[in-house]
Amino acid sequence: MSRIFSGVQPTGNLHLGNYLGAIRNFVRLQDDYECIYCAVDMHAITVWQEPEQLRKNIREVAAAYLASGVDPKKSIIFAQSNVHAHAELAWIFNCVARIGWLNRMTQFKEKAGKNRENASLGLYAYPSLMAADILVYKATHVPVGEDQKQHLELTRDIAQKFNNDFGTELFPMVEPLIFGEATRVMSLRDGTKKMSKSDPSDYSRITLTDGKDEVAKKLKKARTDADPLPEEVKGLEDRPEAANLVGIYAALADMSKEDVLKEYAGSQFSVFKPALTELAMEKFGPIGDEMKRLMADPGYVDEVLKDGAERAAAIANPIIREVKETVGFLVS
Ligand code: AQP
Repeated sequence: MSRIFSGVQPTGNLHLGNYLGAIRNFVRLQDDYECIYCAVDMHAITVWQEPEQLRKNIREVAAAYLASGVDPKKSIIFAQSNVHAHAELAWIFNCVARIGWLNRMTQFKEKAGKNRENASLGLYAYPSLMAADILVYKATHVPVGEDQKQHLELTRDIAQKFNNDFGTELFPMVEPLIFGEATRVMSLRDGTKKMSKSDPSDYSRITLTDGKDEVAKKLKKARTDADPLPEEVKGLEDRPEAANLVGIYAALADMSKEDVLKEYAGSQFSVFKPALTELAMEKFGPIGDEMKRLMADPGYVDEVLKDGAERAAAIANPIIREVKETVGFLVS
């Protein structure tokens, strides 16, 4: 059975993009793959995190997985920092990856912004840790949103260079799994920017724990144009905000954008937005409620994370040992 690895950063504000681009697909894959899902807390600290808030956010990611339907008996759910092999392999990969490769990473450029000199070294090396996360399990498939495609290409480059340098076939070539109608959910305030946890505006995103009133308010305020919805998907070109809302509707309803437009062609946003609010609440309202319930009693979540870390380490430890032997370390 092929092995899946994926993760979400515990940086708070889990949103519809995280759900539609990643978490929902995690659930769909667990019958066909051996799945390992992580709260990537070591990635989170590449930018400043308040310690108490970070602890809460790690549990929130686990709660989101559980509430969305990831079964902790079938799949492994754990926190990255609880399995040491991630950090060990990341260091080895720091010595395999080339600075030139990392210089091309657009996410670093976006996140570091103009203040590049002041960004953490960890933020720069982020993709190398991500490669370690995946390859420490020899995972072959990684369900992610579109924004992570470039990092996965780098993972393949690192695996290839390691295999070439050491004359081995130790690491597989990973494949991204990017599917659904919402692989890149955009900000509600600006249809050209991706919906993101770190956007300073709360109105830019719908979070998984938003209640109906908040969702309705955010969608009401969501930027759109004055035209009614078109008859064909082609008519959404150059209308990024309209395209985004139709894409979200399609993903939530498990329909194609074409079918959404068949139903809503000619409708104004004053009709479409309330319909989208209803649909959103129907689909993830129960998830938000369950997350809140789990967060109120973190004992269960902590147990799941502990059990998951033990099971993850049992897979990763023999692999990191094999890597160390290959590199030439003394392994006792
Ligand atoms: N807008 C999005 N549309 C579709 N998928 C998305 N993902 C993130 N944003 C969108 C997917 O969610 C998974 C987890 O993402 P992450 O927590 O590792 O961080 P990120 O990609 O950096 O997400 P954010 O929300 O934009 O966080 P910040 O603001 O902290 O940078 C990934 O599979 C990602 O593709």
